[in-house]
Amino acid sequence: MNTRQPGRRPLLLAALALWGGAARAQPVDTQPLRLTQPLPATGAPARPVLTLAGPKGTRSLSVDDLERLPLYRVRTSTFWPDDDGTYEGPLLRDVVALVGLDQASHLRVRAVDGFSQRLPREDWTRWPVLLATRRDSRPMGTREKGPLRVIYPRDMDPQLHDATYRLRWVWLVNRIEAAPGS
Ligand SMILES: Nc1nc2c(c(=O)[nH]1)N[C@H]1C(S)=C(S)[C@@H](COP(=O)(O)O)O[C@H]1N2
Ligand SMILES: [Mo]
Repeated sequence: MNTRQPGRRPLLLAALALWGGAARAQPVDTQPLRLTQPLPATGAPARPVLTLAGPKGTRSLSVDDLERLPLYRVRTSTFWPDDDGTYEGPLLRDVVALVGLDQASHLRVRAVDGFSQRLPREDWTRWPVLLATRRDSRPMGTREKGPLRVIYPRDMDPQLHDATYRLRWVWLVNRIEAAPGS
């Protein structure tokens, strides 16, 4: 009789649980992927959530308006463990191009809570930064830092791990305009 045999099963189960946990850990995409299927309809009222002010004028846009642009999805790490995950939305560069802001040297990205940051042109031209409208394909409420949130493809470039970029992950975004250059 092998008296050690009964002890093996819990060990095996523990090993399997550990392995399963590792397998469930959030994978990341190096960069956003273009969505080829439409996202499920939001069913949200078409209220304006974003004001864009640029050389081609001022526009008020709803989430549905923004989602008429090409949409991307990225699974990314963030600076906040609870926020690591999957986000969808248009590219910031496509959003700002709607009013000619793609030529601006800097953007001022403003949020409902009064917070704002200046984003240099390099950021949205060099990296496919999202203006996310969804997390896990679902619209984001204000408690989830929505309805609009800047998402950098953080796992694409070690530079994006620098604390400089932490401030630029503006959430609760409601207005984007040109900012003076340095
Ligand atoms: N809307 C909004 N976005 C924001 C902020 C904020 O206060 N409001 N804080 C910014 C700053 S200064 C940093 S450092 C991080 C906040 O990270 P923390 O919540 O871990 O401090 O998000 C950025 N995005
Ligand atoms: Mo901060």
